[in-house]
Amino acid sequence: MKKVKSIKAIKDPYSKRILSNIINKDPLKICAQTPGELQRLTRGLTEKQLSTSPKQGKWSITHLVSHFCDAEWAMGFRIRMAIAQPGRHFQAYDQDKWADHLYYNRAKCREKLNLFTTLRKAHLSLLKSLKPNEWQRYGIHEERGKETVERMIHMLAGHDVNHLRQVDALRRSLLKKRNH
Ligand code: NI
Repeated sequence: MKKVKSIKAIKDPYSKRILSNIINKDPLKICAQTPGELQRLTRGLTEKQLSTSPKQGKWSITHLVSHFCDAEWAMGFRIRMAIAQPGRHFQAYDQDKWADHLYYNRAKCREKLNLFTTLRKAHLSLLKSLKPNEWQRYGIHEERGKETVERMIHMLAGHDVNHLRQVDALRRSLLKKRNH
């Protein structure tokens, strides 16, 4: 699959921001490394620490890991649709409503991480089996327009980088607190 070399031609602001995280990077490699990165970033923290929000209304590490998990369900569905039934329309979803109504506040971080790891592995093995032309199959995202399987993986990798950064920042602040 191709790397993202530039984001100049990208019109959608969200796509632009997400893809800026993976310029000249290998998206599949990032996708493969993310479960291990989350494993490392949650090591040594208790479930209580993991579910501590930095501020009222802000996401905790458990919220973020739950979001990784649900984003993987959503993207996994879109990728399958694009491969098997190209040209279909994809709905966007509201991540804050999912967080509230799917009870991220009651989630167990490590259970979510195990599920995410399994889903991600399944998606990567599906992608390995694709023929080169199948990467160009696509669906129509209701906000972002036409998206090929290749672009969906770019977005997935960029989304990983974005939220890993947040998990990393939360980990640092939790460890700082513990040392005082
Ligand atoms: Ni997100």
